Amino acid sequence: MTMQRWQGIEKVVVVGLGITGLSVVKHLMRLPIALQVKVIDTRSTPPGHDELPSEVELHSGSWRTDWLLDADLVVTNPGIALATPEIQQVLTAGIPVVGDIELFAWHVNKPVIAITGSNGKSTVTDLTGVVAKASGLAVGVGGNIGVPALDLLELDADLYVLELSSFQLETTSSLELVAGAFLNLSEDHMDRYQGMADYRQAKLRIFDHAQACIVNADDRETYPAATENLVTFSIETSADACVSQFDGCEYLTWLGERILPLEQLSLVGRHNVANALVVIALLAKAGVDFKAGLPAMKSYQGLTHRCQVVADNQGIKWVNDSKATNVASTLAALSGLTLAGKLYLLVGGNGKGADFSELAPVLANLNLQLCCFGADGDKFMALHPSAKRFDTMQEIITWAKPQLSEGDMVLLSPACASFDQFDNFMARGDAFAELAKQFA
Ligand code: UMA
Ligand code: ADP
Repeated sequence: MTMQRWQGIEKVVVVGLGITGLSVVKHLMRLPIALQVKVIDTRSTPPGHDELPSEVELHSGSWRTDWLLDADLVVTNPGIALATPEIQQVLTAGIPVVGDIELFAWHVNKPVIAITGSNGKSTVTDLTGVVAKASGLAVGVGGNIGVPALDLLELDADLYVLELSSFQLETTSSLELVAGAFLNLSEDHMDRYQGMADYRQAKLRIFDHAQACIVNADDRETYPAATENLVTFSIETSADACVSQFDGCEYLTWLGERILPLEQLSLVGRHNVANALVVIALLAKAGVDFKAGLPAMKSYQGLTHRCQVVADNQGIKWVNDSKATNVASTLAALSGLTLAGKLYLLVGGNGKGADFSELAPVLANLNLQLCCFGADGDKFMALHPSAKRFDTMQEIITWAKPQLSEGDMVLLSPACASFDQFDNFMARGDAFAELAKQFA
């Protein structure tokens, strides 16, 4: 444990509660030093407030600049942008601002793998954990995937696997990795960043202290400026981890060696081939002998809410891809889709300032009924002649039900965040699955 980091720090203010803020508070209370810990959350009833230890003072509903400017260290929730004026005031006053992942970096003493990118982070993170566990390691899996990284320090793990969002990377500067991966870059979170360059720079921070930098040869935006320690993956060309033909059969390969025939993967979609290649590269560079874990890779079916078939009856498939919260993930769901019938595609929600026009040429080639809902539903209306506007998913299904017939697919792949109508993408996906079940 690197306690030197705490020299001169007595007063810590945690900004933003939620599961991250709570994990930070618990971590601070576990440290063998006396700290005065206070929490600010601008929400009037922040999630987790009832779990806060009684000795920790909470101010909710607005900012407390006096607390902030009196702190020796400010720890922010990833949902708080560094550009927030109150945080800028703290930085101007010379007070350090870090996130939970930076605190994790100060205290972790086992190898760490981390994954970032616009899409596929959770799938790669989860599958890396699954294969590493099946290879015989005790593994702590967390980060943006939903388990706060600091909670993992309580485990007696041999290896940590972290999903890191650009928000988390913004406040992280000393995380040492045995291997880090930047999967891909496409437009997302444009309500938080000034542009793509800004968003990309935040993601590139993953490589600042990485022994192996795993980059996508099919997406040059994932490459850092420095060319040392680069490891490439590709589904289109030759790379360290890539797809190669042997005796007419496609294989996942690592440094030219056959690892698995592609057809043995249960995961569907070409994007998931890329995800599996990254898992192999990460584990190989982390020194994990992953051969014993390959059966687990073969049988891995993916996480819920990602292109998941939630009902299949009367020849009608209902697919929950609620985790598609940006244009690229919706494009991935549509790529290679062939249907006997019509596709009822549900899009909309909180668009995070995105430009959806890239969807139009792909939609043009589909036998499609485009159903637009939620706060930014209007932004999809010009993308296809079939577009019809609804307020909610419930309204869509009520309208569509009498028309559905064998061969059709109802796909929720909304290209938007869910916060306009739901607590999170899981709640949105569950609501969709419930509607599908009612239909059955
Ligand atoms: N908020 C306020 N005032 C505050 C604090 C927060 O308004 O004082 C708002 C923020 O605008 C933010 C929201 O509350 O949008 C998020 O806070 P939260 O309490 O939900 O946060 P946590 O529960 O700690 O969840 C966070 C991550 N949330 C965000 O980055 C927004 C979770 O990622 C992550 O799983 C969790 O930490 C554990 O690491 C979620 C997410 O949407 C799933 N991530 C984005 C994404 O994947 O696209 C980056
Ligand atoms: P993230 O954690 O980055 O949001 P997920 O694994 O949860 O990634 O997947 C989010 C969405 O992106 C889902 O709709 C999924 O089908 C799609 N997806 C997964 N992997 C990729 C990839 N490599 N490229 C593009 N889209 C992907």
